[in-house]
Amino acid sequence: MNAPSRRRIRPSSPAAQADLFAAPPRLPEGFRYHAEVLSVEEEETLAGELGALPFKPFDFQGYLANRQVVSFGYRYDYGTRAVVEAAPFPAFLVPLRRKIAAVFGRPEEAFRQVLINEYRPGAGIGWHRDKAQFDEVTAVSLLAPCNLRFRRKAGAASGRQTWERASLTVAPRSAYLLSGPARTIWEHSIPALDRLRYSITLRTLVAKVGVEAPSGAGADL
Ligand SMILES: O=C(O)CCC(=O)C(=O)O
Repeated sequence: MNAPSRRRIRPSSPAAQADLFAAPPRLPEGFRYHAEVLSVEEEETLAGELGALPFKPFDFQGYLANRQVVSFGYRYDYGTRAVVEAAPFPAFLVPLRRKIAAVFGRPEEAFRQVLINEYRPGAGIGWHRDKAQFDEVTAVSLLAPCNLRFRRKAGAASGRQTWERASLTVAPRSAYLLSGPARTIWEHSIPALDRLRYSITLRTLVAKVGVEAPSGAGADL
């Protein structure tokens, strides 16, 4: 019989121990996620409809991003910092709104704004919270997965801001909801994608939002 090997067991580093025993970061309170809310056929049909929409580069006070957007119902105008009316929802979005509202147990008419994001390869979205004029936000994902990241301030250490973070992979054909702290406290972002992804984001408006007449110029949210 061979002598038992005397392999040395190295004490693991504190970092390795942390990795071993750490619970996966908890997702923000108020975040809900549903996989496969669309069939593959529904996804293809929607993507075909989206391909014909008049997307424009997201324009933040003259800075044009890679991400392209189009809004219906209402849009946020960065020039006047107000929500303004936009073209009515196209007919093909109405059944989708009904479905997503049912998935999250919300009345469909509450979702009065839609912003569609087109992320070509290389496009993402930076850290942000949605404008205060909007309340709950849902997003339906098409064609490609993405890494949806969350962060919120967790204090300061050695004079530097520290963050609590969480993230998940959002799959195509899924939908998520941002409500409560996930909507109002946590910021979210998506790093640059390597293939085309669309998100159809539906928003409710806060009760007392002032809606201004359309100004013509101005950027979408
Ligand atoms: O594409 C997504 O899922 C996120 C979109 C988003 O954060 C936004 O439209 O403000």
